Amino acid sequence: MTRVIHTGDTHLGYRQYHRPERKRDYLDAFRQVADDAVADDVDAVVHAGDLFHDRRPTLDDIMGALSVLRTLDDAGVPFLAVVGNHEAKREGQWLDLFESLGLATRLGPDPVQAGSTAFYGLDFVPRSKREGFELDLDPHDADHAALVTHGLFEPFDFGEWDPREIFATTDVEFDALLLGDNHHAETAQIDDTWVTYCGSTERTSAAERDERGYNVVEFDGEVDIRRRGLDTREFVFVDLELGEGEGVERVRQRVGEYDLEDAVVVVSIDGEGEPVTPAAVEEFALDRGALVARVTDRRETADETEREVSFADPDDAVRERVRELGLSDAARSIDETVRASKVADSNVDDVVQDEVADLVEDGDPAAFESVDPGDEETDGEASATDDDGPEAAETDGDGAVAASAAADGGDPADEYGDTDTESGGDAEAPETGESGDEKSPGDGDGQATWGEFE
Ligand SMILES: [Mn+2]
Repeated sequence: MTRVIHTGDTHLGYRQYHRPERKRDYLDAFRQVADDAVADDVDAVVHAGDLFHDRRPTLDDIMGALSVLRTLDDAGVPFLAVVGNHEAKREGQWLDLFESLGLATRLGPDPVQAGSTAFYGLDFVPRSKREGFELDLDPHDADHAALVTHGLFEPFDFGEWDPREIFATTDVEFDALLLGDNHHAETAQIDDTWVTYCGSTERTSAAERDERGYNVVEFDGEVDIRRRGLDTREFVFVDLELGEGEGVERVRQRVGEYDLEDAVVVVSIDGEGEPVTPAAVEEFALDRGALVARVTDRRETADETEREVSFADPDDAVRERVRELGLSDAARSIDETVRASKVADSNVDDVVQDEVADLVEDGDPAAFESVDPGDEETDGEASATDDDGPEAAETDGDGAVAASAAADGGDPADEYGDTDTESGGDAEAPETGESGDEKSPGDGDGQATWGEFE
């Protein structure tokens, strides 16, 4: 018999909405998980990646993580984990530091037994490394086996990798696949294997409306997966459909019906009615004690969408435009990282810096020379992020959630949140993906091959 807490997507260090209170919230949620694990005396806490929001957490974030891990260690509860796309560093990982201190175990191809179950781990695998991917696992002699990994898997929304492709490469039969990356908790069955996302422990985006929590997974002949909720920061979602003649007064009235004390208030306005200044509503909420207020007037968004999207495929239009810029190899690699590669927004600065440093080290000035956009490009597909290891994270569950928000017509709280589905988007900085207002050096028409970055 084995009973573990399956958690993940903790995102320690995320200063959502630029508020220090929010940063504390992520640590609080992690602490709650650990306290529950100790109180329940589970066999292990299994973490499916993205303990940190960023691959460069501050000393405070690391100290916070250490103190929670120490709580588990003092109680004799092992912390078994893999590396997610948000926190992945180029070589050594934060998890290795914790392991060296005896506070964590980094799961991998060697089974780690807790109770009667063998746990294996697979760090986030970038899309460029999935073709021909094979698990090379050591056998186990436990009653059960589980694989812990981070990424977007089928059969769930935004799934882009079929777990069966992974299962087929090993003789180990898994009772469960314990997943992180998609922040939406969900469970399904593939053949004889249970596949489950534990969900994030605090909202990293206003698209994450459901209660936050984690999984309690029991292996005892059968696998039993239950959800347990966490006490997280109050989010007040107000979705308004204004009627004709209604305006800011009506919005204030509806928002005023809620207890806003210390809450993140997310207002979305749709329908008819008069124009509403977001600032007026936000001020109203803050006056009533809200920690943060965000208002989105979807009526404006709807108008703009109709007006501005006049080409068949926006991605094609952007590719065409970027090609016309005649960017150097270095600039193209940066563009790929910023706009296309799905490196988590919080890591874009870092990854770009590394890429440029590498190019400078290589000492090839040609990499920085503009090209004639009319020239046929033949070497362009070798983008710098293709062989970069885990930090070239190509996908991200946050982005997936954002995509669902976008499908709903945009998410009100995403001004600093998950609106950028291309780059995984839960960084605090506003989006950086636009290049459309750059000056174009010419009007070449050669179709650049580098454009096929997906
Ligand atoms: Mn995540």
